[in-house]
Amino acid sequence: KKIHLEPSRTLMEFRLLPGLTTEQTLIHNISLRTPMAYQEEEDSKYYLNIPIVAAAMQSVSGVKMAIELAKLGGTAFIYCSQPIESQAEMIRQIKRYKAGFVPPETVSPDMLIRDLYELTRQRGYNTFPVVDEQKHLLGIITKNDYDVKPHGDLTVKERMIPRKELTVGVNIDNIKQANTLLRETHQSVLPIVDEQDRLLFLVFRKDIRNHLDNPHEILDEHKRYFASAAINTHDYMERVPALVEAGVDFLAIDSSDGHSVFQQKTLEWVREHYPHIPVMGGNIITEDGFDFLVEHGARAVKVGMGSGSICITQEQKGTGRGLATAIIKVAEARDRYFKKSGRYIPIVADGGIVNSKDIVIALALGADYVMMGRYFARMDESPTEKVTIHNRVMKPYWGEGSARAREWKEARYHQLIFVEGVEGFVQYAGKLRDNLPETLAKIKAAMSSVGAANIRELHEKAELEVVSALSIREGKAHDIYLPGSENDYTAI
Ligand code: MZP
Repeated sequence: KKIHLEPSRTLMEFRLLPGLTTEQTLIHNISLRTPMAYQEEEDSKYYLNIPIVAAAMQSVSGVKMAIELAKLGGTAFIYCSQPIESQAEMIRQIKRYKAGFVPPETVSPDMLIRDLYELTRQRGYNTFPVVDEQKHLLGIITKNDYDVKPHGDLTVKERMIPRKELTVGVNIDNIKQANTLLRETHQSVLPIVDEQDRLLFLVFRKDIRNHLDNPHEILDEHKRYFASAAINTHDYMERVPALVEAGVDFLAIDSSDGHSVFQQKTLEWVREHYPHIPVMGGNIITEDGFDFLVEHGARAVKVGMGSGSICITQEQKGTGRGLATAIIKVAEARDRYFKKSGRYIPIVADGGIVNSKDIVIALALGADYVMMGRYFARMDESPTEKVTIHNRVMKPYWGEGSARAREWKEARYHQLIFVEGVEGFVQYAGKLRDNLPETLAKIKAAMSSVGAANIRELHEKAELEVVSALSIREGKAHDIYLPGSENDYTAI
């Protein structure tokens, strides 16, 4: 028996002390690039552009989330609490989707303007190609070309852009050249044509930017989005081959307690049969747990137990650890292993990360990236429908250990007779694209204060302090009347 009398800490209990900010650490110079998994040979495919991934949960990570997050530099883990074939189909859909390009066959010239508008709106495009039967480009419609009247009528504001104004054809492989041309010609859309000057694709300015920003899009040689999936320790011998066949790039074993011989067997089996596919092990919260998983082939390790917003594991089983302490301990094990072996195994903080401040603290304590469920469940791209409760727009969110998730008979907790998760609602937040930039800006602002130009420097330079409950109170607005809030403003 071993007893730790020092209490474990949560992320909320820490604050960062500022260091020296320099030109190199101004916000626009800060990089959030971070390794996703250990690779024998450096492979830029296994880097994230942002240190954030979406949890493998039914109410979080479907195809839409995976594609949108890949575009923004992260990845979403397609949940495994579903039949093997449907999970593989999700991976196929992600991989089928060609990064950044809209094939012209998606529209025909016979389509009504109203249908085109609807299609454009649904897909979030600002611009759409109109082609004839031979797929010759007839024109481009943009959202701004139409006015929607309150009674639903559409009126055309401008004529479609005639083809002659869009004669610049570029080689599809040369995205940089396309970007330069877009900039020089002040166009927001560029036709990609074949030798006969027939339209192959249209490239949109925003896609070009994504291509340049996002290694998933420019470095994947087949121009497919990066796809990640969760697996379990029960049916991996059937599930992994189906996912690999579908084109999966990265796997994560999904379990609330990863320190087990079942993970060992799963890791060893995948390493033997698919050595090119990295596997993340977890979740663990101890140094022994980290060493164990890495010894058996984990190329990334997920940290956290009992801290998720929907999680009641700590209450039900009494197991768990404050996420901050778990990160600190596991990061020590990771650094020791790196010194000894030269292999850097990224660690992922998971469960209970609510906002940008939590992300920064998790990274500063040693995490290489974070996984979030609740944060993403609130977005348009999560697989659930919006509901209105007490005049507030919400989205359902439930744990993978909840009764709802376990209706799927092979759920990871199927052998248990009690639940470890709850089912509820989170406030709807809109499009991921409209939320993520603010979160990233805050992370960069914090790194700038610390004087860290990247996450590795943040690990090295961060100085953190445990704060008292009263100083947390002091850190919020206080002693001021804020209309609409219940803040106490009567203190003298
Ligand atoms: P959060 O971001 O919503 O706070 O936490 C998400 C994480 O909680 C997931 O990545 C997973 O590790 C964990 N989780 C998912 N389901 C349960 C459960 O039902 C759970 N207990 O703890």
